[in-house]
Amino acid sequence: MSAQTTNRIARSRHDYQAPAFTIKTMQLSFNLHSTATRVTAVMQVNRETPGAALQLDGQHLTLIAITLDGRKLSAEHYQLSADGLVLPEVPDSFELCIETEIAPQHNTALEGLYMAGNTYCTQCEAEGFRRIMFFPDRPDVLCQYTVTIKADAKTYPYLLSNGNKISDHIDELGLRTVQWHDPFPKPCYLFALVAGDFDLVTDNFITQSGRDVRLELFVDKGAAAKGDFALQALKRAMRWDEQRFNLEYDLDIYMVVAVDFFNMGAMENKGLNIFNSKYVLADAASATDRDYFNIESIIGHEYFHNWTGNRVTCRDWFQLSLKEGLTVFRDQEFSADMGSATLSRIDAVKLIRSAQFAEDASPMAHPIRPEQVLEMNNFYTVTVYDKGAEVIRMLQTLLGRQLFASGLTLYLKRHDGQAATCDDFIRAMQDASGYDLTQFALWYSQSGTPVLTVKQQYDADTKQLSLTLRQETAATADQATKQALLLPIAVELLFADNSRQKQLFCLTDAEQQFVLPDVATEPVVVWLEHFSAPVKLHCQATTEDLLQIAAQASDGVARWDAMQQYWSRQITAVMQGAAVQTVITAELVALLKQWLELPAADLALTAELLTLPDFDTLAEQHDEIPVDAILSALSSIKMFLAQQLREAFLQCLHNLPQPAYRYQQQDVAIRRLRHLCLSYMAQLAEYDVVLQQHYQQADNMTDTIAVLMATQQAGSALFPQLRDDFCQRWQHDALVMDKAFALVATDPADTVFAGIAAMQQHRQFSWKNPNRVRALFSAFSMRNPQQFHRLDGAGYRLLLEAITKLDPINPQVSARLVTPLLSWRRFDKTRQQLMLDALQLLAAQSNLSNDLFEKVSRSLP
Ligand code: B3K
Ligand code: ZN
Repeated sequence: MSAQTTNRIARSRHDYQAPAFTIKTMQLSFNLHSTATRVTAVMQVNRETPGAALQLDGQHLTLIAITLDGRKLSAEHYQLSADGLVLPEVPDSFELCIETEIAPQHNTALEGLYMAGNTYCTQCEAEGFRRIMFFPDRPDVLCQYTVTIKADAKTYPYLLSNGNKISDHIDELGLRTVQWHDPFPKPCYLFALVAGDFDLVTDNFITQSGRDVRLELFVDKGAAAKGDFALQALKRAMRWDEQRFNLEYDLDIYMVVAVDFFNMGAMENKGLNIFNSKYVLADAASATDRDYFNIESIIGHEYFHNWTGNRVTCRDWFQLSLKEGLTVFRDQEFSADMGSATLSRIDAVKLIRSAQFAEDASPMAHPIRPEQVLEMNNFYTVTVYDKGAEVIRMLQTLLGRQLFASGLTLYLKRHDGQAATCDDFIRAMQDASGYDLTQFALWYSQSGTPVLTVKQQYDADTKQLSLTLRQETAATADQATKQALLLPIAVELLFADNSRQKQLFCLTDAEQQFVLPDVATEPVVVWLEHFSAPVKLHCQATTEDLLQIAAQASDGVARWDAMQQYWSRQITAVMQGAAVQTVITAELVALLKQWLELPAADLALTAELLTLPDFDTLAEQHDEIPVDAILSALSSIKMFLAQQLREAFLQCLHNLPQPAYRYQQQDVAIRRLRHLCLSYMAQLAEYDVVLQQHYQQADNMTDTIAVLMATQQAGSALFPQLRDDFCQRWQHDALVMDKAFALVATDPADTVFAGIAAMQQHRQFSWKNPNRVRALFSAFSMRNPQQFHRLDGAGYRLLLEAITKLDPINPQVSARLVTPLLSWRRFDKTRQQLMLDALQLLAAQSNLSNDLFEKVSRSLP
């Protein structure tokens, strides 16, 4: 059954209707076989809507038999289509038994039941359960599952599903049968099954009420030692959720399985998380500081879903941000508490300013609660997730931590065991706080990035400081008119005598003036501390003001942000023709030297202050993205700084300690600053020896990758040789080879095309593995602007070929790959045409998946 035979009808949020039938219990049995798995479901079905036909979703299923209350149904009793099964006439309450057959081995979309190497595993969110069994595949049908799994005991020593194991036996022929029962009613997207052979790492966790929870982590054979960090991170997450939100785990066992084939990061299936092995396995030799950070944050994220997502789930998929925005917010708060709050926040802000602002300005623009969806998998976006988290963060800023926590408690108590909506969440927050959130709720329905323009005026006679704030949101592809939003604007006033004052303004109108009396002298205003609202800021600060903020603001994020604004301005000046040496003044160089000589207590912040904004962030500051001008300004400023600060970088490098590798915040910060120095030093051939030495002496992946990236970005002659050595050394390790693939793909040199072609032949590369495909092609299209946006169109063509090849294999991943092409309108005429040509070629292909079709058709004129 091919994709094109399924329908292409987009659903609208307003069309929601409560389920016509509910299903209270489900007994699901699997007889595993790679090409002919038999699945049997026994369901207790109850009618909720008089007269309605029973409609069950189902795709890529072979129907074997249906019985209703023990009576076998023949073909005239049901209608079978590419999208499901309809039983027009059924009683009000009955037992339905359906048997289907599926072929996990042939399932390359990695949705439903599939094989990750020799392991059977499932991915049901958003709508993958319909590839396992005919069922109302929607999150508001919750039922209790009992699952039976049968497979050969020797080949599959572990047969896992959600909840508690209730029986386990092996028959005389070596067939193992295991039964699981999950006492918590759940939607089918949280169902999971795993069968395979693993190394098992175990631990336990005593909850705040004294219950003993068994923790089990399943990893590839031989990888047990690499699972330890993830397991410890899980325990930290469990403790943190108790301490911060008083939320305790609810089953006696918590399992995490790492698999090598997975479409995204991980999945929060009740009691049985399934993870992309990239976000579980780590040791110093093969994982970077960034990998460790991601593992801790994703382990936390999936764990936190147990309350925000599983105990209270979503009524329909339009409400996705209800669980995702909230859970990203929770994982961000967890990461902030585990490591550096400033660094975590800076990372989050960078993502909003680059990818999320870009999405708002693209044909895929949507509110955090989308209005229209054809393929749900296309809406697991940076808007729903990360802007969604910003919306939750604004709520916390407005209500204060305590009232926010009470609101969350009320929401979870009120809706425990239910499928809820974003409105339910807002209502609970409102009821717990007494705050009127009517206007705030607009954040859920309005798309686009507000532009906040601020002006300050000081009257020395009256001692009044007037702050004028104006907001405007431009029309987006999905929505023509916009309203004023409620924006929490956190401000710090810096006075000449070093005193300071903090203030939170709530902007509710298109324009508002706030007048502060009794202000002795004119302060420098730090706007949008902690990035208190996800907006683009236009302010009149002078470059002197910005440097003062960068040196003195009490919030590290604000200091970094001031430098980002400062760098952006200088880059723009160079783009407009100013000479670099006039833009990067002697005063600035002196200040940067001072920072390098006496780095702040937070070394990582010093590194961030000296990091230029990346291409994507700069791109979002322009309506038409001047690709070449941005790239050339960036590289000339980088070179100039390297020359001006050549001794300062070397000295800083020498002064910094080089402790044995541990993933620990202080050491991460030291490495971050050392690597910043190396990234500038790589610009100068005179430092090749230093870089080479660093590469050779590195005893951990963080240091190794830092040298590789520094030399690659600088176009250093050292790079090809180091890269080849790296590929040689790690050819046996697929996860590390992903780093090598990405290093090849993000090389700004013209040789990148030959490099990518060669890597497709590498024995670790496979079109069926999303990690490999992303490492080569997402890295190329999203992190190699020089080559992707080549004026001869070779970059776009390379991506087009990859998408064409991938779409029949894995639509979810192919639809992600197409993202950079969708923004064709943002470029100059030549590039527009080339990108459009690529999109039109895609559109003309027969058999395009719904995933790709939705994105391509939204972007075409
Ligand atoms: N809920 C899953 C994402 C499912 C994506 C489906 N295409 C992971 C997460 O956000 O925790
Ligand atoms: Zn999530």
